[in-house]
Amino acid sequence: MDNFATDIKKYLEKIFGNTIDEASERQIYQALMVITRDRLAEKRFESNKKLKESQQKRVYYMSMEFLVGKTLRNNLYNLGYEDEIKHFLAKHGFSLERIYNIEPDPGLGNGGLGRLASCYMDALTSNDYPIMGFSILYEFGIFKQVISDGWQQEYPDNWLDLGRYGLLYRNDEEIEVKFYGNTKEEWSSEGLHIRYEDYTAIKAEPYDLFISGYDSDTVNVLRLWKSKATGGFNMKLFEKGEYSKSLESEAIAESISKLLYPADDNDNGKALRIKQQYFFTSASLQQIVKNHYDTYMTLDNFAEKVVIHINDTHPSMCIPELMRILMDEYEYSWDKAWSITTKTFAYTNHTIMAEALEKWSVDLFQPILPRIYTIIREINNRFCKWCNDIGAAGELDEMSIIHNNVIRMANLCIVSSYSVNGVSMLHTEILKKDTFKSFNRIYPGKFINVTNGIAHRRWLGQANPELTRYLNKLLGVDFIKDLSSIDKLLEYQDDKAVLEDLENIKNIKKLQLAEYIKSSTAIKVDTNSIFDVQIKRLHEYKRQLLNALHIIYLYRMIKFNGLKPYPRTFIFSAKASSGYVMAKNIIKLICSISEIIEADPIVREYIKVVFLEDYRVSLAEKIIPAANVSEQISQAGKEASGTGNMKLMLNGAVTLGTMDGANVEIHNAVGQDNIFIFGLSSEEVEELFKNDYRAIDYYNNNQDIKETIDFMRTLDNGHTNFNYIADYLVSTDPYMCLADFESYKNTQKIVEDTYQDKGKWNKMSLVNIAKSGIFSADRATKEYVEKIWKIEKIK
Ligand code: 26V
Repeated sequence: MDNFATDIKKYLEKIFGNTIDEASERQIYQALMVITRDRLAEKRFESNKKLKESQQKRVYYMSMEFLVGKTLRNNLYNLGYEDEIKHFLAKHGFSLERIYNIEPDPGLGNGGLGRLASCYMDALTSNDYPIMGFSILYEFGIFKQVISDGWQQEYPDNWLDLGRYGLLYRNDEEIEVKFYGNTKEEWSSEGLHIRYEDYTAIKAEPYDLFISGYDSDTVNVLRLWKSKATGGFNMKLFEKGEYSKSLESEAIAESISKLLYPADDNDNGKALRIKQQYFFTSASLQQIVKNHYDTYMTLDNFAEKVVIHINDTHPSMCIPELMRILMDEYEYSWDKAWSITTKTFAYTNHTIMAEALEKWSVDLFQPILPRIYTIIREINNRFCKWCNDIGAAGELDEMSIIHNNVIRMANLCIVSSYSVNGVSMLHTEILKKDTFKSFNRIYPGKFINVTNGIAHRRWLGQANPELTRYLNKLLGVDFIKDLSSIDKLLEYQDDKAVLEDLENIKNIKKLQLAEYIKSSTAIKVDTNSIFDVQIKRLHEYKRQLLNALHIIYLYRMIKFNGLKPYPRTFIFSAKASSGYVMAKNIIKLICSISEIIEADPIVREYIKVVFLEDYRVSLAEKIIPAANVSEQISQAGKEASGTGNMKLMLNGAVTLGTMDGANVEIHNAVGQDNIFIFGLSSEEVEELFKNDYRAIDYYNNNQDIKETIDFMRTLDNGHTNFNYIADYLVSTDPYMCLADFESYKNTQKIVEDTYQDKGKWNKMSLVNIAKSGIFSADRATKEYVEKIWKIEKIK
């Protein structure tokens, strides 16, 4: 640590010509980022040496998204330097907290899927498992959301400006990726040879982000590829004075890694998305195969030493890419290549929403990736033939990889992987019984469940140091090392003093959040009110609209019927896909309700609505520790798992939710008395859907629903109204907000009544914290290790 202080001083002198007392916060920030990165690089060298010597099996985790969150606090915390650096900086008049704030959130993901990938990298590293992540170095991460007059506006997120100091550029490991052109088959005495001609080559430059572990010797790497033109700009054109033309090819090449697709629902068949996927999977696969070959001088043992994990279908081109490399570059036969490939890949499915299951039209796909296309076609032909042989031809409409000139990537993954998993018990059951029923029949045992988990060291240890310190002292167990030991807290469920202490800590966190709310929205919230939180992407199936409907109902009851509920603050935060009109209208609705309440001197004494803009990892870290109620109200059967539900529970919020995703397992863990469950079950949803759900009947037969929707139509200020949403609710209401309204409303009343019994509420909150052990990413990744990957710790 002494060295660390010296290093900071040296860096400041060398780079800025400053002493520490002359330095700016920005300079200190840069010094800390670079020195931390270099420390991790040194540590990485040691752990890598052991890994090379042991020649053990490794996992490569492929994901188009990693929502890493701020890195500096995480790294200093993990390395155990945080306190000392804080003191050292304080001595020179700097606040470490303010320095942390300078770091941008690397927003290289949309939501749950990307954050999960990062939680797993953290957990595996803390537990000394050899894992390497691969993704894209998006120049612009998820957009910055600004709410202007209630409407979402998107601004570019130039995170590399200040974020780049954590990255290490590895130009010694550049790789070329080829697009377009055409392939020629050449037969010779040695067999078939594929010649690829007239292609366009793009350079992939690797940038490494080091992943630190808590109290561990291991440092793993997340490799991010940046696209570049192979030859830079065209000199000849440049000399002729055609400057813009000369830069054109460079611009096209660089557009591949320019930005993260800010959508998590559909990709509208975008060619750029195909290019992004192939760009990073090809670069990664070439790298992995080369490393393996350099070590073993053969690829025969590839599947024994390598597992490639596919995080949703986005990296599924890894599969034909490995086939291509084995056959076209290392001269393996189809059968041998296929045998290796099908022992190498494991696939996680994260959604059953039809629009998010990726499909590519052959007409779009084939010209961009001609060779990859022929390989997929051949996999499909052989698969269809095999189905014929085993008597499953009748199910090919559901199972074939290419169907009606469309490539179904999930089917490619299922056929080619040795393991397919869902992310919660319910989700996996739905995959097996419904979405992929026929596959489950022909591949018995291939589908398994691994319920998601979260990095509790970030979501409790760092986000809620007050609670962490308290529990540490109280329990005397190291639950930061092993979250399952937090169940010792159950012993205190009837201890009044402990329950009060927990309440006091919650209040501290509510006070901190209230200050943030005040500074970012100018709304003053009452910290004695119930903090009721719904934070997640804005999606119709997640039903922020059901929450909003209930608030409108309360508003009317307070204003016109003299209702005096216990005060509540409804907190929302959510980004909407930029082209998702309904989602943006729902944000506008929530913001309008917020405004109307603020303007009403009576209603605002009871309820407040706050929409916090720009939801991101660092904002979640502020909101979650302050929540009393965790809204997990998706239509049953639609939320694959949810992970925010776990983070909120871990911080003592009580779930108000449907029997969906991991809520089911939270319910099992805490028991009926410590959760508020409402609404239709997934079977009931299916049943109602089959029987032609008629939203209008709920409108006609339920006075509260009718009045709420009619009132919504009166929120018309001349230039905005919500008829669009009202019409949608009474006509289609595909996620059945109206069918669940009555049950939701009644359960909300129970929430309110229960909260007023402080002893009871605090006990519920305690039980939630105590039972959160199973939702640790340590548990989840251990299941991946044991059930799927079969890897050992680095020794
Ligand atoms: C889908 C698509 C579709 C094409 C356009 C780009 C794009 C980007 C991301 C996605 C992913 C959608 C799937 C997803 O995010 N699933 C979420 O995964 C979480 C982690 O397993 C889980 O907790 C959530 O319930 C699930 O919605």
